Amino acid sequence: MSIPHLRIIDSTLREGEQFAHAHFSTAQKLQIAAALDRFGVDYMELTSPLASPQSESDLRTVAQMARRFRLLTHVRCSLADARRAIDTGVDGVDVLFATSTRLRTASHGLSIDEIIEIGTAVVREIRAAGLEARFSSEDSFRSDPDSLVRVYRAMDAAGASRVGLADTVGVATPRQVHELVALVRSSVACDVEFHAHNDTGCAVANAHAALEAGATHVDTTILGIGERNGIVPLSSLIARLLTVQPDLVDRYRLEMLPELDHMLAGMLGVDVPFTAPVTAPTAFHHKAGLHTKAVIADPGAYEALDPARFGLQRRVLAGHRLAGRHAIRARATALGVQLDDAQLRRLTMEVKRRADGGPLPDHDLDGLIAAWPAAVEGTA
Ligand code: HCA
Ligand code: CU
Repeated sequence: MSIPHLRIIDSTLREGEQFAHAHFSTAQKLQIAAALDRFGVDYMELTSPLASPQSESDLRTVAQMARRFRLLTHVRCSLADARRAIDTGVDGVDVLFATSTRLRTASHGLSIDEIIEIGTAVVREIRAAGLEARFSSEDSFRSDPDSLVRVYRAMDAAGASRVGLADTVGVATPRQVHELVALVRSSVACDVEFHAHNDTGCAVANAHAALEAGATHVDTTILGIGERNGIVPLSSLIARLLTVQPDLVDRYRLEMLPELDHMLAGMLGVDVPFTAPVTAPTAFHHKAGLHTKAVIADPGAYEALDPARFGLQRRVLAGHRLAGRHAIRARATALGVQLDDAQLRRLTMEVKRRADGGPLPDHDLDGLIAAWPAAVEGTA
């Protein structure tokens, strides 16, 4: 199933600011925006100007910077909020209304007809100002699909540039996402955006399912930061798409992903998660003998992605008790040490024996390899 369209809306400076450990200074926001601009994201979404005085001033500052991405801000669906947003110099305004029965009750208490009435006025106001208008329904997957389609059709008719589906609590499955996005896709003419939370670990799979069903825009953040455990990480989305449809992501500077993730981790005072596709420190490390043998012969045997595409290098680990002969020989060759088969076998046994007490640091392994031919001679 091929994906017809992809636009990335990076929300590190909106959803990402809602991460428990995030508090970006103006300088950090500008650094993040400049880096994502170089990477080539299509849009950036920033926190509402109504959130705080500094949020408003930072939004205006980013609006003025030289950039290629289109700038969005994210506000509640009210005329007052939309007018404040329009005035900041952004290219588009993302508005949000809760449509699920649960949130309608716990949050604003309005009926679907009232949501349509307010939404229509807000979308028209934003479009009349010449800006992109996106209308999103919070908690879309726990909303009644018929009501949802009614709301989206009305927003489409009011001139919305995009309607957005949000899996606000991360409960949707890929199959549900595919079905609901396909339904919305066939109900409106405007673009369709998808926003996926990762509470059950399905955010990336759900974003992929949404794109396959015809969503045109996907929300990401660097490292996936956001409320609770966050949303779709930019690096993960790229990894997912690169394996199925590389042409979709060719226009982004993929070699910047490690820099982006490490920059943000540094700002937040956290590590890049060891589970992160592409940018985890061990994402391209190979360890067990069976794996290293095949990877040395053909890297693609155990790699879905080529590390070189991200400016990274694979590592074949040899100083541990699972090491195989091929990994040790590769390390010896790199050090300029020639070993015959018998020498190699005995050296491999020795590495395993020593590494039973714990992995050997590179320096110790290299020292052992370099001294091995002479050591074997000495014992002969
Ligand atoms: C929020 C909720 C939101 C909105 C998503 C969207 C969600 O924190 O305001 O506007 O598409 O997950 O529903 O992030
Ligand atoms: Cu969200």
